[in-house]
This record gives sequence, structure tokens and C-alpha cells, in this order.
Amino acid sequence: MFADSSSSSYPSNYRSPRFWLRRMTRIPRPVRLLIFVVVVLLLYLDRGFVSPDADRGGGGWTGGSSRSRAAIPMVKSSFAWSKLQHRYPVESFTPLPTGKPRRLPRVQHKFTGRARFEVSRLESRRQEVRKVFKKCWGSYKKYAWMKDELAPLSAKGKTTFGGWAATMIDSLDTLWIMGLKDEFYEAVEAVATIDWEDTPETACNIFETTIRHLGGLLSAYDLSQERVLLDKAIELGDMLYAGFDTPNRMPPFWLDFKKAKSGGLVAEEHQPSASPCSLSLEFTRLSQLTGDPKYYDAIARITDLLDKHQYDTMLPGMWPTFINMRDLIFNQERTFTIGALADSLYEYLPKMYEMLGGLEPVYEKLYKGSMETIKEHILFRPMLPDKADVLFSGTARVNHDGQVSLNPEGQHLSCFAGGMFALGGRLFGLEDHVEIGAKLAKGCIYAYNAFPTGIMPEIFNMIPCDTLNGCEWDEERWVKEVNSKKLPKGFVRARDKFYLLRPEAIESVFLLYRITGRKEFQEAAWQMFQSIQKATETEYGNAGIDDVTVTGETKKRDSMESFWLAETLKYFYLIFSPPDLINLDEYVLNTEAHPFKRPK
Ligand code: DMJ
Repeated sequence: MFADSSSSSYPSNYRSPRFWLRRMTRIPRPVRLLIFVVVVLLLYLDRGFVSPDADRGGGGWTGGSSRSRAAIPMVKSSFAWSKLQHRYPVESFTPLPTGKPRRLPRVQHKFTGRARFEVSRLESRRQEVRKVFKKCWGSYKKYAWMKDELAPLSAKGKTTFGGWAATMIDSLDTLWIMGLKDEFYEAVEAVATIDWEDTPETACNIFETTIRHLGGLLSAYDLSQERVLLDKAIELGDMLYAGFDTPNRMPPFWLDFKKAKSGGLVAEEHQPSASPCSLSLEFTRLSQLTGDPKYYDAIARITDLLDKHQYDTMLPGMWPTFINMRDLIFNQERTFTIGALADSLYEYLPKMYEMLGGLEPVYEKLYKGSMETIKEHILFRPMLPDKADVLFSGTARVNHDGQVSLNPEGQHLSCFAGGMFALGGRLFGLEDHVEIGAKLAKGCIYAYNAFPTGIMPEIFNMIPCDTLNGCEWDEERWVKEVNSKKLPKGFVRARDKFYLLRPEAIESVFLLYRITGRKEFQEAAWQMFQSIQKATETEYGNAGIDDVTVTGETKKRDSMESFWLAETLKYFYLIFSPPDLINLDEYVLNTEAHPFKRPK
């Protein structure tokens, strides 16, 4: 991309422009005219709807940098985790599956020339999203550079994830995707100096550091091929890999640095299932990029456990919200959800199948088995005045007689499920899953539209119909059950009324748009974006808000987590972009919206 184009040694088949002009004049005029029209049309369809933006260079969809570049040197971390002798070393490594990746069913809708043309209409929306991103990034740079987060009210930096510039690393690929190449390389130069040893903390959260930092570095490398990003990812990967040096090779929730160095780590007895069970995409990609099987081996052991215990839990097919990873007990806990604490465990099943090119069938088995149980016990259709055909997911509890009861509690966090079902449906040829996915995404859209701010609360309750086929609206029942006058019809409680700039709703809306090609999702996205912007904008960026049920001014919190730039704004940008930008048949997105290249 940055090759020197000023070279004067032309290839031997080079012909001067005059030669081609002479040739052209020999072609009859009408044919010449036709060629001209076709070429102009093709150029327009392909790139015409990218507005001439000062930040764009000549790099196609992903923009370009205004400067030519030398490789960015890495400043090594002061402790080499790769050299650490493990106390519980692995005797034989499970290698990545071998063979040519299978040709998997098409995931992304086949967008026609017409749909591509319509993208031009959406260019101004895309630029609106980009403007919001640029404002936040500008404030981060000015007030919180190298800090984990920008505090969007007080314009200060915060240390929330080890002090390793979480927002910067999490935003790298969004910068690239939005064509902000100068900002991207400036950030990469800063990232190249991060020392994982330099932290005020004594431990880090393995899950968060994997999905945000490791995921962010790997995807930025996949997109840019900037070597230093992979080198930093390896350094970090080796630190996180030390978390697997436990008696049973299962990682704890916290990576305590001192204990890790002395071989004293042990997995906890009560771990949220998402934590150990959604490290797989990042560790797999690291093995694929380095050729070192140790990272894949580490997560393959966890997958083996999911496989072994899938049908001996209290709710066969699913795994409990908390798992005893120390003693590997899966059949004691009685609560099951695909929301908070468990979410990405399920999300990663179809995604791992893709990441491994369909060569590891266990992920198909885990996906299909768990989705059957989820359909039966977790999904519900709410009683609504307009009888909208939408779905939500709740929490199931198994009592001591084995009876399963559903708590019809919707969560913003579980809004990712629409995208998961639709993706699984495409990959495994299950059309009903695509439709379930669409209904789940529409459920989140419905909830957004129902509240005065145009945003759904973090956690709320509804009244479930007896079946997924729906039920009549019963006003009396609703009036009896609702606990606040501020709640819209259909909602009976909002346990947590806040909105933290989370991405899950737009994530599913984006995936459903790309998978089905239905424009209604694009329209819903625009509505959501405008509501979020109106309710959360501050002088320096965007902030979480206390209460989505208010009608007037919202009360802001001094918080803007890194996923706002990494995920929420990325999905909003992509849904208004040409569908070739991060094509779902070429990339797998991790749970922090970091795209990894799928094997070919
Ligand atoms: C993100 O860090 C990820 O999307 C994760 O899977 C769930 N929580 C946040 C966003 O809400």
C-alpha cells in the first residue's frame, strides 16, 4: 500500500497514454460512449459514495495515510513472560485442526448493485457517526492519552483496566475502518511503547484483557499488517497464557502477577462462565498468526470440558452462569442465562466454528445443543398491547425438584443474541434460527422505541406469553403487575434504568442487516443512533446516563467505557457503510467487535 510510486523504471509491457488514446480513437463512437458510461458507473458504485474527506488517502475503503511509513519499532516490556518456566507444564499440545478450511455457507446477504447504490444515500449518516467518534477520540487524545478511559464530564483520564491504554487499543481497528490513518499510526506508535509490567494493579481481569487488549491488537494487526501490533499481542498473549499455569490448566478470573510468577495460581470455585469460556477466539487467532499451538491448546482444554459437561448440568444443553473451575463442577449451580456473566460463552460457539474454517465439529455440536435448550427455556415472547412478534431472552432457574422457572428479565447485555442466532442459522443451514435472530433483534428495537429517551434500560421485566406464538394483551393484568407509572405498556419493572453506551442492541441490528439485507434494520439503527446521541452527548464526548425512562434532560455519569469507540460506534458506522467493509464472510468479530481474518 505504501510502495513508492515515483519509480521511473516501468515494466516492459508499459505503453504510453498516447498509445492508448490512439487505440481508443479506432473504436466506433457509440461503443466508446458505452465504455465510458460503464466505467463511470462502476467507479461510482465502488467508491463514489465515499465523501472526499480530509482524513482519507488513497487506500480504498479503509482509507490511507497521508505519509509513507517505515516499520514502527517496539519498546519491549520489562518482563518477558515468554521465558517464565511454568510450574504445571503441558506435556502434549493439542494442535490447531489441520487441513484446508472448509467452504462454509455464505453468511452475508448477497447485496445487489442496487443495494450498493443505496449506500450513497446513507453516506451522511455514516459521516455523522464518524464525527461523533472523532470528537471522542479528540478528547481522549487531549485529556486522557494513554489512560484506560476518558471521563467525559470532567475531561480527565481514568485507570480502570491495568493502565494499559484500554481505549486506545480498543479503538485501533475503528480508527482504521473509519479511514483515520494518521490517528491510527500515531496510536500504534504509542501502543508500541506499552510495558505490561508497568501497572498500578497487582492483578488483571483475564477475560477483559483478552477481549479488549489482545483482541484489539490482533484485529488491528489483521487489518493493517503492522508488525509491532502482533509483537505486542505476543507479549501480552504470553502474560495471559501464564494464567493457565494452574494445577488443572484452567485459568482463574484474576491474573495475580506475583502468584503467576511463582507458580501459585489456582482457578476459582465460582467463576462467571463467560470468563474462562470466551477466551477461545483470541487465543486461536494468536496461534494461527504465530504458528505456536500453545495458545490454542490452552483454550481447547476448556472446550473439551464444555463438551464433556454439556448434558450433565442442571439444565442439560446449557452451562450454568457460575462454574467451579477449580474442581470442574458443572452440575451444582441452578441459574442459566445468555445475558450478563454467561453471554459470550454462547456467542463464541458459532464464531469458533468459523475461525477454524469448519474443521472442528465440536463447536457445531455445542451450538446446536445449547440453542435447543435456550429456545425451550430462555427465550420468551412478551405480552404487548400491539402483539408485536418479537422475542427476548430471560433467566432460567432450576429448583430442587428439577422444575425450570423463567424470570422474564430482559437485559441490554443479552441483545447480542439476535446476531448469534442469525449467524448460527446461516452457518449451520438453520433458517428458523435466522428468523429467531431477527425477532430477538426486533425485541431490542422495540424496547429502545418504547422508552422516552429512545433507549432501553440495562435490566427490565416483562410479562411472558405462555408460548413463543404470542398472546392477547391483558390490560388489567399489566396494571396489576407494573410497579412504576413511568414504564411503557408491556414493561412491568426496570430494575436498572441506566444506559452505559453499550453496543449489544446495535450489534444485533447490524448483524441482522448484513445477514438478511433487510433495510428495516438500517432504519432502526439510525433511529437508535440519534436517540443515543441526544441522550448521552457531553462537551467532551458521550457519557453513560442514569435513567432512560426520563422525558427531559438526562443525568450523565462521568463514564465512557472503551467499548463505546470499539463497538457501539463501529457498528453504527458499518451499518451505513458499503457491505464490503468488514464483510462477514471474510471476518469474525470477537465479543468486543474486533474483526479477525477468517482462514481461507
Ligand atoms: C463489552 O466489553 C463486550 O461486548 C462484552 O462481551 C460485554 N460487555 C461489554 C459491552 O457491554
